[in-house]
Amino acid sequence: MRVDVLTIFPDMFPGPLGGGVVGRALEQGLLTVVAHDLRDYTDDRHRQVDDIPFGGGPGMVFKPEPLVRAVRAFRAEDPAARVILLSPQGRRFDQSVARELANESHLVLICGRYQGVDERAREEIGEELSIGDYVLSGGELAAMVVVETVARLVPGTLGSHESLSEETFTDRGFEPPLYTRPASFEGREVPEVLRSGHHAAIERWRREQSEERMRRRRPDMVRDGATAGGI
Ligand code: 9D3
Repeated sequence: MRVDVLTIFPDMFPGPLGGGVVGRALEQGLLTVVAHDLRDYTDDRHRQVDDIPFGGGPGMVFKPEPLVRAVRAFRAEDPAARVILLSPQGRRFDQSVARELANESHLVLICGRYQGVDERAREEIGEELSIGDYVLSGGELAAMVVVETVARLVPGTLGSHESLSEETFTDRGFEPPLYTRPASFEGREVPEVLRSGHHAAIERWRREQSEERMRRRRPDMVRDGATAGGI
């Protein structure tokens, strides 16, 4: 999979994507992430990407020309590219959206900044994703969240193996309590069942524990089932 990221802060990439599962996918060539400087798509001496909002109001807005020029260049190069604006008003990104995007061969992620993006550029882009209801300063961290989540699902990565081989309660999201050595830590013991060697009993205990946690902490996931959380 190829991911192009359009940003006024290309130096933020690969950033944390350079380590872990995604870093390995990058090294192995399973995934390519290229960050592009939006200012390279300007045509004025000051490489200006923003301007004041018509009608007044605080802050600045991304001008349409550099964004539209960049999007048309990416689409001309690859008509199959899925072009997405990271935006607080977008469709909520979740694991099922990640699975959908993992089927694509080419993503173009556009990072907003300032107060937002000129409406005509938004329309040209066509698709918007938000990673949740909280305020970030821009789309870059959101783009990294999307890349990290999608990359884990690309065939050949460690994350994709995990999700294929372990189709138990963990694919609904909640881990049961996990323990490693020592068996006794500061007087707190590992539950006896986990040390019993009784695999059916262990499996039953883990399922009960994970379902109980989900009921207590994420009743929305229990009610809506795999369609809501679905991780
Ligand atoms: C505080 C300003 N907001 C009220 C008018 C608008 C606003 C504009 C731009 C709020 C945040 C941003 C920058 N955020 C993103 O570009 C962003 C984002 C986010 O803030 N939260 C969750 N997902 C995303 S994806 C992109």
